[in-house]
Amino acid sequence: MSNKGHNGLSRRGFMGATATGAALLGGTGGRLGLMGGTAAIAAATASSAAAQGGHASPAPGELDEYYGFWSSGQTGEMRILGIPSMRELMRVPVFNRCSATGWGQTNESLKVLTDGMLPETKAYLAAQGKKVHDNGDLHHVHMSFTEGKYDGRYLFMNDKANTRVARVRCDVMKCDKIIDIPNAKAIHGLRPQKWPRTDYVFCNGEDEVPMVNDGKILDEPDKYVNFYTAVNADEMTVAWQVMVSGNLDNTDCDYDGKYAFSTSYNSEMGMNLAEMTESEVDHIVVFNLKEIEKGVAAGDVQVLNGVPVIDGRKGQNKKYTRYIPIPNSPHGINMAPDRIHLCVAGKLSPTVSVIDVRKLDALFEEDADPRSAVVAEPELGLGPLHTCFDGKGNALTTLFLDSQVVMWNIEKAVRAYSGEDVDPIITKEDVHYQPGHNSTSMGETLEADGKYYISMNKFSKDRFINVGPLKPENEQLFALDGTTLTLMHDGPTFAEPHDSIIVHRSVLNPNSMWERNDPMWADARAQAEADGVDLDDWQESVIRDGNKVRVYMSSVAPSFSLESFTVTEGDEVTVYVTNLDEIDDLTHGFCLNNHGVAMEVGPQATASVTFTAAKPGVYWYYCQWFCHALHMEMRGRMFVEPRNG
Ligand code: RUQ
Ligand code: CUA
Repeated sequence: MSNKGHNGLSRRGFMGATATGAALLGGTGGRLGLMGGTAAIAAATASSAAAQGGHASPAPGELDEYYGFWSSGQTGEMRILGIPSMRELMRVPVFNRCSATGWGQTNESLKVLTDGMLPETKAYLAAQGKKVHDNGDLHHVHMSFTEGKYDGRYLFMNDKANTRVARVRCDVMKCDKIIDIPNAKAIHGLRPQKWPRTDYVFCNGEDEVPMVNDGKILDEPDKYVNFYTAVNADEMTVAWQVMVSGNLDNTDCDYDGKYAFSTSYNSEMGMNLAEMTESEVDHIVVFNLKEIEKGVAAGDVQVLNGVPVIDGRKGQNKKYTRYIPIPNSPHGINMAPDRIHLCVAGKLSPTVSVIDVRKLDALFEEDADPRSAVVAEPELGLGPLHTCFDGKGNALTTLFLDSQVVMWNIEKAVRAYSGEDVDPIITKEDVHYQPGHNSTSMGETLEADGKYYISMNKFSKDRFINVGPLKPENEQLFALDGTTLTLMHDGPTFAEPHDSIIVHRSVLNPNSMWERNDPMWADARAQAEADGVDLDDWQESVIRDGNKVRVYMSSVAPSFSLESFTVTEGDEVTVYVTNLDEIDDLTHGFCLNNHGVAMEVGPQATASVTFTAAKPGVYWYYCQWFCHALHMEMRGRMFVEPRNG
């Protein structure tokens, strides 16, 4: 294996430069320190950085120009990075259990995690003495749109593991809704509607099951179906579903509000690898949104688990769906910001199929040739997985098997397909290694600006010092200029850098402090009111209600308003903490020794946690978020009296 990185940079130079800390000095544009160990390389890099008007590594205190929203795959959280520095800024727990914030334990998070659960999930978890799933597989995070542009309201994301969809509020960067999707299994692809606004979030069910999956039909694959789901993005409820043929993989939609599309592998409906890859051709499914809405309104549905389901299977009513044949096992599907071209990555085929969405109306006419909307199919390299766009007519496609990104021109690909002798490929760049998703700055919006490109690599191989059998994954940031890619950052990430979007920072500006009456803790407010406790005109109180005890306290650095409280062994205790500090960045915590209890309480927030008082004795609680020079002293005691003492 060669130890050469990009542009002839050796890995040794790369690492050496990083170790010098030159990047921190910023005088030569920061980026130089990350990029080059030698003066020659540094000069070349600095000049191209200047040409691009960017630098990779803003100095400490310098702010990034973009937010990166990262899905974390099997970790189940969402992450926020600064771009171009690639500094990880925040982890937002969603489908995972978070020790730092108490997500999955506080009453407020449990409400979010359980409110949208199907009764069958609740029953299944209860039987195991659990309230929530502790894992998730968060593949895709996308922001809400208004007229094809990010509107900074919400981020939506999927959980493939437990068939869920979640929403994060961008004003506070916390998850406020999680719903189970009925009927479907394994929500994989997810994309918000782009036009006129995000009324729907489109979600792919990946795994096929019997239509009514109650154990009466088991190993009869010919009776399996798959479900495409439209979630009402405002209500976070399921609006409708479409039953389809084949496994749904990824999804996207147009900039006109007319069509959504999904790639589908395993059109064979095979149950093992040989069967699943048998035929040379799979398909994408095109969903006719207006016809589906009409069908739902007219009652042309069957209702399954409370959801109106349209039959859009192959060979069924053709006004709802069309199946476009695509070479074997297509994967990524990405709508270009030119509003015209939809790019479908071939995965097992070295091609990307380009569909002109203006031709989709005709596709829904009787006897239309199902391939009539395909306007290009350039051969790009091995293992094309995902495509993103620079807003200048070019597409960038990851080549998983070639470990490369290929930049190509869409218009030239169209001309080549119609017989002209033009080569659409602009450049190919090595990445390290096996890239899956990629993204460009603002690239999935009408404001695609073509400044940055992220390659999310599934393997890091020999890139970093050895940390054992489980290796980190690797992601790389490149500067784009329409014809070249220049590596600006290369660094490891924990499982897994699955997908990302890059959002200009002007799109959002989250609050630094909570509103005192945020709906997140509406239940706590209602309970306090019932207990005669005013969370705004503060009194600390201990309310006894049979074997339930409710403890209300506030926090102002560096103390809790209650130095101690007393409960009885076995009591069900709920502690409510309101953080009265009105200072930016002044988060407190409440952590109770030997009770497995800890939570974050942000400035002006109320948070609560319920637990059972352990055996009699003295237990200290303390603030576990460093908040003050006297943070260590921010503590108090819970006295647990013997029950029959
Ligand atoms: S899709 S394998 Cu993001 Cu490439 Cu989930
Ligand atoms: Cu309050 Cu640490």
